[in-house]
Amino acid sequence: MADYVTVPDACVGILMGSASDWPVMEKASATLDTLGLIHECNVISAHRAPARLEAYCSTAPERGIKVLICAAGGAAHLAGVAAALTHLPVLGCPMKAWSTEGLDSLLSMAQMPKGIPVGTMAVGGAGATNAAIFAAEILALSDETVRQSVLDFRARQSAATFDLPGAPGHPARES
Ligand code: RP5
Repeated sequence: MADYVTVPDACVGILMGSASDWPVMEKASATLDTLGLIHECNVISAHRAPARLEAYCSTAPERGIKVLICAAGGAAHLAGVAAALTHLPVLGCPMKAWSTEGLDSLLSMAQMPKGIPVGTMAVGGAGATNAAIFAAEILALSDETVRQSVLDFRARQSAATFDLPGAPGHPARES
């Protein structure tokens, strides 16, 4: 048995360098759920489990995975190594780790050498959510159902309105 979790019909794979990344990356998973995209989530560190990462990435395309989302912090090599191991598009989510507020992770993912790109998102939760949306937008190019999900998501986002209790013209604050 492989030492990672696979999900039947998954088209997106989320990888994390550590289980400590999950509280942030849950946002990516939840957004993929909202968009109706079946996905699988695993902790596979590029540093601590390189052979497992190689096994996961080399079998991902034949299992139907079309986009990888990779989250890591610090010397964040996971996205870059995954991108080196597969032709699938890789989206990188820099995590705030133990220093520099995530700048170390951001640069580790964004400053890839030419030839092996990583589509790098913002640090933290915004990047995790956007990685899921971006994955859907890639898949939408060749899947009408996903395209409609993305359009519906954007329409709901645009239609959202916000009460500012106490602000001029808004509802009064509840006493
Ligand atoms: C990275 O180091 C992980 O992706 C995580 O963001 C950070 C801290 O990992 P742990 O020490 O919590 O396992 O490899």
